[in-house]
Amino acid sequence: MIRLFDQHRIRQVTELEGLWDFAPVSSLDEVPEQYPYRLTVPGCWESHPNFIRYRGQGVYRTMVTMAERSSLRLVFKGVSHTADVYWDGWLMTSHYNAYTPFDTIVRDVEPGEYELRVHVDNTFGEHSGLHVPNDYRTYGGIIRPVVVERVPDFWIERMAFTPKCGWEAEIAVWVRNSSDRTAVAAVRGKLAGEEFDFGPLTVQAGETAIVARTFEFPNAEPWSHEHPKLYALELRLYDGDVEDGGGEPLDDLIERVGFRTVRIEGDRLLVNDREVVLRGFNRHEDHASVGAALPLQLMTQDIDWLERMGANCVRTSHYPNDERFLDLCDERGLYVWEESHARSLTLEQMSHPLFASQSADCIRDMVEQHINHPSIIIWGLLNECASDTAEGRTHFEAQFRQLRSLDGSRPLTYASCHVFKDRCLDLADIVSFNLYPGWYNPESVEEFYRLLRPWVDASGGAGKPFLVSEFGAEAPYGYRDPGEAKWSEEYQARLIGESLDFYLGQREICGALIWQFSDNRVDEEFGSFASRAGNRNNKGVLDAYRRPKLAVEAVRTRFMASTAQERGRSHTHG
Ligand code: ADA
Repeated sequence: MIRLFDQHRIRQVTELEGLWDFAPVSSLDEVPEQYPYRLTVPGCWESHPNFIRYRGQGVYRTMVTMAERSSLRLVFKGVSHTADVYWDGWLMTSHYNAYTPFDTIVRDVEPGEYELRVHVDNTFGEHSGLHVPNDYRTYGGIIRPVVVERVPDFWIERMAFTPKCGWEAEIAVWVRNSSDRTAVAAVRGKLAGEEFDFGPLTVQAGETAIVARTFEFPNAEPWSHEHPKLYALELRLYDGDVEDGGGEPLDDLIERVGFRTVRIEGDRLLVNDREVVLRGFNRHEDHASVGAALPLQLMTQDIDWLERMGANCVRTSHYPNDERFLDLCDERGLYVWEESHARSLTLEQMSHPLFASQSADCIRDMVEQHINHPSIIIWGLLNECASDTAEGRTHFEAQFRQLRSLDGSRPLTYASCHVFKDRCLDLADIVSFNLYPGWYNPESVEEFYRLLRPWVDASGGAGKPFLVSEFGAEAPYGYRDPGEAKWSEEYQARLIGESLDFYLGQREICGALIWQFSDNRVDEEFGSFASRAGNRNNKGVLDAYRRPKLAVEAVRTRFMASTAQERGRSHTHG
C-alpha cells in the first residue's frame, strides 16, 4: 500500500510490491550474472538470514510488462541509502538518502517486457555525509514502496496547500511538460464543496510551471488533535488549447488536507489559535522483525500504542518518515514534528564536502513531499549537531533560511544538547533541548532545568516557546530490580514519571517528548554505540517487538492527567 487514500482516479498507478530478485555485489556498478535470492520489496535486506548484518552493495531486479505504449514515471519512496536505477539496462537516475522519495520519467515505452534494476548501497564513507555510523541503524534495501505511473506528456507533478484563517487556502500547482512542444494547460480543483479554476498556464517543452491562487472555503471545518477532519483536494489537468478548456482531463492528483493554522504567540504554541501542550514521543522507524520497513499493520500498531498512552505528538527523529505513517497521524490527529536527516554530527562531520548539498536535498524533498500533511506542525533540523560553534552556526543559518523559504507556515526548531554552550537559539522559533538528568547527568530533573533556564533566556531563547525534546532512561525489556537499579524497568518508569510530573507542571514549557517510543537497533561499526546492550538503544518504553515496559503505565497516567487538566483549563476560559 502506497498511501491511505487514492491519489489518482485518472492516472494509472501500479505498486511494484512483492518478491524481487536480489544479488549482493562488490561495487555499485556491477551487474550480477545470477540472482540467487528473492527479497521482499518494500523490505530491508537484513530480514534475510544471510544478510542480517550485511553492509555493502546489492542489486534488486524485477520485470515490468507494458501492454500499451505510454510514458512511465517510476517513483521510489525510499531506498537505503544510495540507489542507481536502471531501466532496460540504461541508468535513469541516482539518489542519496534512505528517507526521501525520488522519481524518473521513461518516455514513450513500447509494449513489451522490461527489466528494472535498482543498485543499492548502504556503506559509510566519503560518498555519504548524513548516513554515518550512528545510534540508529542505516538498513539496506528498498525500504519503502516502488510505484509505476503511466503519465501523459503533460502532468501534475505536485501541489502545496497552505490554509489560512477564515478559511482560505493558497493552493500552488506544479505542472510538468515532458514533451518537445510548448503546451497550454488548464487546472481545475475541488475541495470542501467548492470548485475552482486556476486559469490558463503555459508550460515550455521539458519544463515545469507553477500556478498559485488563494481560494475561500467558507464551509470548511478545522483539523485538530481532537477533531482531525480531513478533506480530499482534487486537481484535474485539461488541455488548455481546447476551445472550451474542457474535454476529457489529461491527468489528476488528489491530496488529503486539513484546515488548521500553527503560530507562536510569545512563549505559547497555538494550533487554530488555541494553546497546545505537546505530550509525546520520539520515534525511530525501526522494528525488531522488519527493520526500517514497517508495513501498515505495524505502523498502525505504533499509532495505537501512542493513542493508548494518551500522546498527542510524535517527533520523527531523526529523518523524514514514511508517508503512510504521516497519513495515519493526519487521520488520528497526532501532531508531528518532522525533521530532516541528521543526528549528532560533529563539526568535522558537518565539514564533509557533501554535507551541505545532501542536507539541502533532504530538506527540499521533505518539505515538497510532506507539506500537505496537517499533522506536521513543526519542522526540525540538525538534531544535536554543532550548534555550539561559529562554523556550525553558518550551517544552521543556511538550513533555517532554506526551510523558511520553502514553507513559512510552520514554526522551526532544532533539538540541542549543548547545555550552556549553544550559539543558535536565536535562529529557532521554538527552543528545544534534549535533557538527560538522572541518566547522563547527575542532577535531578528540577535542578537541571533550573540551572539551564536562566542561561537559555540570556542566550537568545527568552520569550520563545521552550520544549523538552528528549529525556529518558535505558531499560532492556525484562530487567527488573526491586531496588530500582539504573538500567532496570523500575528506574526507567520512575525517572520518566518524575520528569513528566515536573515538565508538564511548568506553564513555561510547551511540551515534553520522551526518548523514546520503542527500542531501536544501532550501528555496531562505531565505538560508543557498539557498547549498547543487545546492539540497541534501549530507551524505548516499548521494546523493539513492542512489548510494553513498566514505563508505559507511568506515561499513560501522566499524559491522561495532563490532558484532563488542559481540557479543564480550556473550559474555564471558554
Ligand atoms: C541523543 C540523541 C538520540 C539518542 C539519545 C540517547 O539525545 O538525539 O538520538 O542517541 O541521545 O539515547 O543517548
